[in-house]
Amino acid sequence: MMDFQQIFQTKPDIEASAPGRVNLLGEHTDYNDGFVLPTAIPQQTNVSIGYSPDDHHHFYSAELEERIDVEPTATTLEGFASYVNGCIQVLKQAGYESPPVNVFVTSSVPIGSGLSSSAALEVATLRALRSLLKLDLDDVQIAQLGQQAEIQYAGVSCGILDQMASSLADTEHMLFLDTRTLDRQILPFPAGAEIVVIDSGVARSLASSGYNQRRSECEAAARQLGVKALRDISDPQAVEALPEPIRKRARHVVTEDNRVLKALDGVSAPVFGELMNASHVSLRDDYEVSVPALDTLVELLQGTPGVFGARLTGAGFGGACVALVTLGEAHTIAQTVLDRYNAAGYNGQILVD
Ligand code: GAF
Repeated sequence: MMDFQQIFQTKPDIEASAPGRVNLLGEHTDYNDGFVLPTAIPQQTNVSIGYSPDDHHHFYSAELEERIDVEPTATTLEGFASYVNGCIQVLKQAGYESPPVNVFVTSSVPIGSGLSSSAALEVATLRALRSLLKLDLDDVQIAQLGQQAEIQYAGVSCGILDQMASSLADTEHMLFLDTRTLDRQILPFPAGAEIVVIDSGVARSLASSGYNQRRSECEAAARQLGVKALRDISDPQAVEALPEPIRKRARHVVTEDNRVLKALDGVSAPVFGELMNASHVSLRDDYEVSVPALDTLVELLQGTPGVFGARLTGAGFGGACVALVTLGEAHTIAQTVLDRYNAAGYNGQILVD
């Protein structure tokens, strides 16, 4: 694999990194001003930056072996370059104009598994630019700028979950976040438990169109219920008067918010696991973002001794599943489940164990 010096014939000035994340509870709640509970994963994205010798930005992705040279005014780029350039552009909007730079990206965060490779890239790029340009930005502002880069320059109307998790979470704790107020708490995992993440091997088809459609359905439900956002409904019964499909969508969001709040009470691993199982049912039946491969993988996880609970994680439509398992057994459980899953004709992969 090439390095910065081989690509740009000079050494970088600054390096920074940021992790991917896995969301344990609180799916599709962030754009409804609700609650989320992610943790960081060990896989990281690293960004090295140096000043460009000319009047263009130069971006290189080691994994994709792709180089893009762009004018500083470029706005519509594709792929990894759209995130890197998006970060440069949103900093400019915030009054921090970057001189032309060389940017080298390398990452172990899997792409398309629902583990926020894009947020990791945004946060790592913004951290590197913060150091290079000595910007007075805190970690919450970095997350907010990353979200803006994604919305404005990658075309995904995402919430703040992924960027806040990448910017503020670590792998040893859960990060509880109120996405409206950005109040947060760093919490321990349930006692005696650790996590497993397995990729289904099924790419997230329809992810952006389905995602944007779910988001508008939630907005329609909130309008019909006369609230600013679905977070403002605490009684699941309140949504039952809505017409389908927005009734089901709103039901998922309201029950999912309640599940996150229940998990805050320092619940035991078995209770946390039940909340995860209920979250999967809700995502499958009410939010309709699961696919057969994810349901199969979740059922295999749930049926394995030592597993407290399991669910799809991230936006859905493909990607990965997360499980809470007995401490010390993650590796064995992950391998057992993966073998059974792949024997059913899939091509899964263990991502965290
Ligand atoms: C994607 C989005 F980017 C997040 O903001 C969040 O909505 C998530 O899907 C679903 O919970 O990762």
